Amino acid sequence: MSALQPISGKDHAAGGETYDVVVVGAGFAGMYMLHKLRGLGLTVRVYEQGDGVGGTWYWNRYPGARCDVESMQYSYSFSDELQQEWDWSERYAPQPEILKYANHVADRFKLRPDIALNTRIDQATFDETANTWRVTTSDGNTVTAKYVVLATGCLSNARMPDIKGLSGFKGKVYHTGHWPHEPVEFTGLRVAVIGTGSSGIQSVPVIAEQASHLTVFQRTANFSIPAHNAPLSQEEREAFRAKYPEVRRFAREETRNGIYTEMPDRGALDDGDNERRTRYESRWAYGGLTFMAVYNDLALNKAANDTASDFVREKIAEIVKDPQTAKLLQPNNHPIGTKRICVDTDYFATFNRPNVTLVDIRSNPIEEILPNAVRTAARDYEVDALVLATGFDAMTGSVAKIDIRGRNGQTLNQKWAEGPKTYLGVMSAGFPNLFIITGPGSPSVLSNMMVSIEQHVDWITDCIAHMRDRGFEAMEAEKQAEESWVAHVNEVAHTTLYPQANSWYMGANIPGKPQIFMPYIGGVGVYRQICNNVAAKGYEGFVMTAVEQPQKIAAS
Ligand code: N01
Repeated sequence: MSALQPISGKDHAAGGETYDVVVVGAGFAGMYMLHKLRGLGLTVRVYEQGDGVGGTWYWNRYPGARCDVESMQYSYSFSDELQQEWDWSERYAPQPEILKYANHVADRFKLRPDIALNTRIDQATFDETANTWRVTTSDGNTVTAKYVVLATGCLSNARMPDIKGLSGFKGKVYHTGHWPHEPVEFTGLRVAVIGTGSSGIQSVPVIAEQASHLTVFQRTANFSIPAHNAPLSQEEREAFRAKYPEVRRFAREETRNGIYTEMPDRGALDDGDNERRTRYESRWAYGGLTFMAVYNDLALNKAANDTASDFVREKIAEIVKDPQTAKLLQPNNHPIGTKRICVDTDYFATFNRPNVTLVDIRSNPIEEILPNAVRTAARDYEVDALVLATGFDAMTGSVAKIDIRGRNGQTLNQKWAEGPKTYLGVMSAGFPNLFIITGPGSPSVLSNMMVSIEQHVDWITDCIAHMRDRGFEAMEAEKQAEESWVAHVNEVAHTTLYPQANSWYMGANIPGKPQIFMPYIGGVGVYRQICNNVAAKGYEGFVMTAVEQPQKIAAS
């Protein structure tokens, strides 16, 4: 079979369809990948586990779910018509609106005919003789593809906590990352929320308005910055759209996190106390993730970071009336920003409500769930419903659920047993023609995901076109290039304060998961340049194989 021509049809040997590319997942990454590959004239099949497109925004329907990147920026940039015509209603769009946008994109670019919904990929096995992948789906079919692209998302494998008695709870149990599609009504109920990461922090204020009583079980206090969400006016949208070319360019090329914002020109200790406080106040009043961009050394210098951490702790103490509760809500075991910072609407103020209780399960761990209560070392809390905001097996969890077998039958899980190993986050040696979008070793979760998704999809598309045009059948990361990249990712991470936190970036939230800093912290602008340079040097560090003669492109 040749990759030179689009291929489609029955593969009689395998007993199923044959495609140029199988894409796993129909979130924002999978949809754009499909669009771009179609542009090359290739045959593509996208498999999606859910019964709709939208990925993370399809699953995360919990009360209060919204994006923590402003919507004018958390949106595709590949089509100017699309970004000019879509009206975001608020500064931070709520989940239903983002899902509507995903569906709009699916319709506008006529993506649906190539997406198989309600279909999981269970297995993918590389055939070394044919240089193709045999892919088995949950409905029992096997298809063949030259390439497989994993667009499985970084935070899509919801993690149920291992708490004794959970299965015996008599009320309803919800996970924020796997929320039901039908409306959930908490009115008149005593509700427990376990977990105070972004999902808990967004859902707590909304659930508190409905529940007769809400008990929040907190193991680790988190830093959160007010969103100051508000409707967007037509004038605001138009002003933003007018500057889109520069906003998008700047976000892609000049930033670390893919968010267009004012860039800091100094460190926190370069300013005196008064000036520093004025700057923090101003960013607090503006709200959102860009709080961390007040100074350029908050992620690097502990003393600098302390000034920002102290400022936010003071704000919490100002907002929360009960001093004991305020103290519990003040994060004290990690520098600000080293766990994903949260963006909230009235989170801390919610603890002033008479129907809300905070329980510190760091000092009083949950011992078990009873049929009608949460039992801590100190006492039982009777509840009617449980909300688990306990997070995800991040970055590797969704990939690990697929039985992926590369050269010599090695599974990706075996290869990644001591932590994920990739070259540039897009490929893993020994797994030819298998691409990962926003995989470990790329900026991914440390960035505006839209920026990182578009960069990866564009790069992968160019790479496949390059192979097709030159008659290459297989492409694979070189082991040496991969080892150097893994070392580089690790080295850069350890020049920052990030590894000081027990975060899901480190795999620390999953018992037994290797503790390795997974995303690339060098920033999206730097990373893009590295990827572009690799491509410009003929995909340096990858081995491309033609049918007749192998070509080796050594990493420098
Ligand atoms: O998950 P988390 P999340 N018993 O892992 C606690 C993105 N996101 O779903 O810190 C008791 O951050 C755990 O405690 P600890 C965003 O990137 C984005 O909230 O391990 N508690 C922690 O408090 C975010 O970072 C948006 O001590 C248990 C919480 O549960 C990422 O998704 C919105 C426990 C989990 O926090 C994950 O956020 C939402 C146990 N057994 C999410 N196990 C946007 O706005 C865990 N915890 C775009």
